[in-house]
Amino acid sequence: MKTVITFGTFDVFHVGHVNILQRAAMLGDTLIVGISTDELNYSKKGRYPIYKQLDRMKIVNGLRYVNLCFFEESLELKREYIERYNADILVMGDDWAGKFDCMSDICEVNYLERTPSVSTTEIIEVINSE
Ligand code: C2G
Repeated sequence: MKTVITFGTFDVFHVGHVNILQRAAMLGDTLIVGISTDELNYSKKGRYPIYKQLDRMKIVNGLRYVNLCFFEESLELKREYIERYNADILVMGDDWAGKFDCMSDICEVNYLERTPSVSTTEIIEVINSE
């Protein structure tokens, strides 16, 4: 039995998010998702997500192939989260390529290709320009 773990904000949920979660789920038997908290997002991107963390978690948790969600409070805690959930495989989008190779002593690290031409930032820009 293999456990896959992945992380993300999943703000203004879109098809790119579905694609990566679906592909992550296919790599193992159980999929666990760390949802970045509103505060973590603010510290990373200098703005709060459009959707609040509890709503983002509800959306991701509602997907058939997601088994469990938790809040990711800090980027520095990746190792603790991987160990806590006994994850065999860490999946990240390839915008993070190379960034988590240091975890390969405790799990397999897999970067999946991002879905082209869709992003939360772009959706927000389009809405703002209407
Ligand atoms: N993604 C994708 N294709 C897109 C957009 C996003 O495959 N067109 C993937 C990202 O690569 C990421 C996941 O969807 O793996 C979630 O994306 P974000 O919400 O933008 O995640 P991010 O804010 O980068 O948070 O610990 C790491 C962070 O929590 C990752």
